[in-house]
Amino acid sequence: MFIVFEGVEGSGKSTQIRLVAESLRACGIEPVVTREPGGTAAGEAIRAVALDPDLHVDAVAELLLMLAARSVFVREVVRPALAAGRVVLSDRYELSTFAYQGGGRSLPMDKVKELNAVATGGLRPDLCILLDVDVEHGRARGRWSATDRIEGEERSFHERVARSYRDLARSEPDVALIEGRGEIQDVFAAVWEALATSFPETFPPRGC
Ligand code: T5A
Repeated sequence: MFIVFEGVEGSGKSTQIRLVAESLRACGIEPVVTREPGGTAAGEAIRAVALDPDLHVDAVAELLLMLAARSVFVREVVRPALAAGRVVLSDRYELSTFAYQGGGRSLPMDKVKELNAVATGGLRPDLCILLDVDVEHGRARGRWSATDRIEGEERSFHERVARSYRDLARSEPDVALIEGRGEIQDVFAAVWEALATSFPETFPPRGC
């Protein structure tokens, strides 16, 4: 099973992945916890280039870097894990590309999706948990750093990303839009409920 967590910067993806992973372990399931761009040696090297604030990377180059990392990620991490029957929890996947490169950078969405499908070979998540947090709220959580080129983009860029995510929640299949602004444990309860509604055998409604 392939579960992806998405949202703007500081939306709480890593926090919720950690809580879901802990609850799965309590049920005797050891998930594969991974992230994009990254998750492989090549992917982490590509991430370092893509997010380096000292490098000039234009929008198309940025898209192709994300997709290069994704191609390796799908073939080396996700497909083998799914073939072994594992639960994969990923911090970001293709919705990030649609929201950041399609929405934020205003690249043509149909081309972005076409190229993404080449990178993924058509592998879609079983469920995407989209944590809905507005840009200022995510920013106020204080992890925004000058060491990440994309995080350091102007506010209007991040507003376009946030708008694009909300549009994608309506247009893409298998996306659960979760209010991300509450207390961490309340957000987690909503995340678990969404997972339990779709896959009650793996994510028991009352936990383990
Ligand atoms: N990118 C990526 C693209 O442009 N295209 C692509 O195709 C892909 C795959 C990756 C960058 O690459 C871009 C997008 C990004 O700019 P990243 O590491 O995913 O970077 O970056 P972030 O999303 O910025 O990661 P963060 O770690 O900042 O955000 P998270 O994981 O969403 O948030 P988290 O859980 O670390 O929480 C942030 C802080 O808030 C607190 C946490 O304790 C933490 O301190 N927090 C809460 N506080 C109060 N209430 C809650 N409910 C909270 N939840 C978390």
